[in-house]
Amino acid sequence: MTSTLVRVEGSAGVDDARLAAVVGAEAAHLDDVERAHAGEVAAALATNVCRAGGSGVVLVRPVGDVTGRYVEILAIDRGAPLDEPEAALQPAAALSAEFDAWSAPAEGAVVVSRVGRVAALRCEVGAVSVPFPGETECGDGYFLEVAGARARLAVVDGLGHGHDAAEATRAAIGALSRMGGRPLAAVMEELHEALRRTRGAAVGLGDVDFAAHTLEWIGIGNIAGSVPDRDGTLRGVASYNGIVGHNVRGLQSMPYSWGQRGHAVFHTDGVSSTWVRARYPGVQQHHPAIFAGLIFRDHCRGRDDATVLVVRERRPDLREAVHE
Ligand SMILES: [Mn+2]
Repeated sequence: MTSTLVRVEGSAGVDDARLAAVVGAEAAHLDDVERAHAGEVAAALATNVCRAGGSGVVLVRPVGDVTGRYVEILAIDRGAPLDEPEAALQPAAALSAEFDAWSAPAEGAVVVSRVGRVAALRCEVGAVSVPFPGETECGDGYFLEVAGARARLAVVDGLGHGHDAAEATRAAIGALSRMGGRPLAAVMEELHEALRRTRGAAVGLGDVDFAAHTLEWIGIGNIAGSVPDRDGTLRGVASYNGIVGHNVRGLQSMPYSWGQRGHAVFHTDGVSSTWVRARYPGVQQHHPAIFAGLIFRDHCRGRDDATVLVVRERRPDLREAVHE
């Protein structure tokens, strides 16, 4: 779902962040208590953005899908690194179903909270999806379906931006949700049909098997993807030229290996592909929303809708090791 972006500068924006979180909690159909908690968490995270006079953004994303029913509050700044442990964030963490914080010298901080109910899936997912500045509708979108050790994911970029782009993307995501477990090439063919009367879209579509450590992938148009190899090295996935709904030629899916270490990253062309994981020390040990937030902060072009989807296999062993 689309993220709402609130700018936080000095202490201005704290109330806006609180309100956006309450509205987001309503959109996710959370109850009154959860709405109040979401507001409190957003205010605390926005206040933390202002530590030492810093500035940044708070992104609020209501979610009701396979990953759960919650509102995600993602605070991103370029300020001073967080103290360890950050006492100011403890009350917000206590109100959260999921909570994680990352910071590094000269790289600011990213804090994520999810208020509501989060499903325990085989994978963890982080997403940022924001419209072109000034637009209310986002022409980008993403799709996720998880069943046991398998996941289907898609990133969709409706051509251009604004209403018509959003309509193409909605048509694609609606069609994807009706496909069940059909093979990727057949799904892409169906999408092509479903988008004929729209502006068309770039679509990256993948099936992950976490047990077999594989990704089957088809990309049409400009959707970028990087997947961790067995040793954690990121490898790019290929895309065919074309526009789903208008001209599509290649429909052969391609196999990649999907390692257990590290995050896979997919994004639309509103985000530049020049990001480098090594810039963010330790980010692989953190929630995927943190990495999505950092890529958005540093590589959003600001001239288009922008979407980043980050996925990793859930590894309780790794998580415990990090918290020790
Ligand atoms: Mn685009």
